[in-house]
Amino acid sequence: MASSSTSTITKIQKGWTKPSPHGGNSTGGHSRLPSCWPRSERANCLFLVDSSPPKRPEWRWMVDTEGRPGLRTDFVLNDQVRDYPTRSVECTMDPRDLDELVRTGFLVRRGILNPQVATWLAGIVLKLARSEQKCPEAEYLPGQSIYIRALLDKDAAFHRLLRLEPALSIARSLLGPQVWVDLEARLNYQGQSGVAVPWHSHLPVIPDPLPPFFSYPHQIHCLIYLDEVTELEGPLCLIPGSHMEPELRIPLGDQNDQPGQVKLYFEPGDAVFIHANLWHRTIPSSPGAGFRRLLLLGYVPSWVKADVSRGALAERPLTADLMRTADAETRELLGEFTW
Ligand SMILES: O=C(O)CCC(=O)C(=O)O
Ligand SMILES: [Fe+2]
Repeated sequence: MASSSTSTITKIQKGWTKPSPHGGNSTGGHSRLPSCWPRSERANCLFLVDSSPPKRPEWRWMVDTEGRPGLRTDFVLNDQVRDYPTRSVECTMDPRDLDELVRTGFLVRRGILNPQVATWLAGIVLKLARSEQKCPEAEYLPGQSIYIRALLDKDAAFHRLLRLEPALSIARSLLGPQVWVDLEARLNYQGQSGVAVPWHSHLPVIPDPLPPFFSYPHQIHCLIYLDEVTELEGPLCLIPGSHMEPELRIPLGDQNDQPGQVKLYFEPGDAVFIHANLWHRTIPSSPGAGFRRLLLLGYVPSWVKADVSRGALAERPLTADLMRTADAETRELLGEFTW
């Protein structure tokens, strides 16, 4: 999912709802943007608008039968056609951990899969890698690493991850109750040194100045590690809080240490949730490295897609032809989006 190797999660037009709003008074040239928006965005807002921000959901504390804290959010959708339905999301996480994910942009969750399941899925990822590395269009660096996209289409074993908890309810609590799921994998081959993903974030689409109706690109990506990740394989390295710092500009390919960076090591089945715009990289592998396989489970707000999936289809969609010959701007207007 590094920007150098485009992700299908990120290929769809992405958007988010505004983050948790606290309004605040209109002062100076600023609109009433939520105070949790990145500083530079509030400062650079183009227009003075009085758009009252939506309410932050009320997280209701729950306790399970063993007294562990969780939360429940009752979302009433403003969907007239469906008679304003309530979608309740129950999440077994301590709300303080979710607050931390919102604030720092990451949250580690050990043992989200049991190790046997992780090893089983790792085998399937390797099998797919071996079959795809022969394809000319594969995102394969020979002998080093490969990205495998659209896993839900390629092996039914992955369907069990559609409702993986607490991942799904974390995503729904933070993004809203309607999300869709994309699943990809990345594999580093064993015994290779110097294999790394440089600093990147997944949704580099934030304009400066920030237009008042900009859909901030909120997504939650859950990285599930299927192998042990030690110093040899190269830990994941991230910059806490950087998901809300669009002014942070790290040059393409940079692998230098950054102030405040945090390194994370994993056992098979461990996961880290990241906000899709958190800056992260991997530390280069060393000669004794084992396989380093992970799944990237992407949660995207459901409305963020180009296709409305209804109505009579054209017999022969003209836009397909147009796409082949049109200039870049026309292709963007027809829904093409890559980075
Ligand atoms: O390999 C990792 O630990 C992270 C990979 C990553 O950031 C990506 O593929 O976008
Ligand atoms: Fe990434």
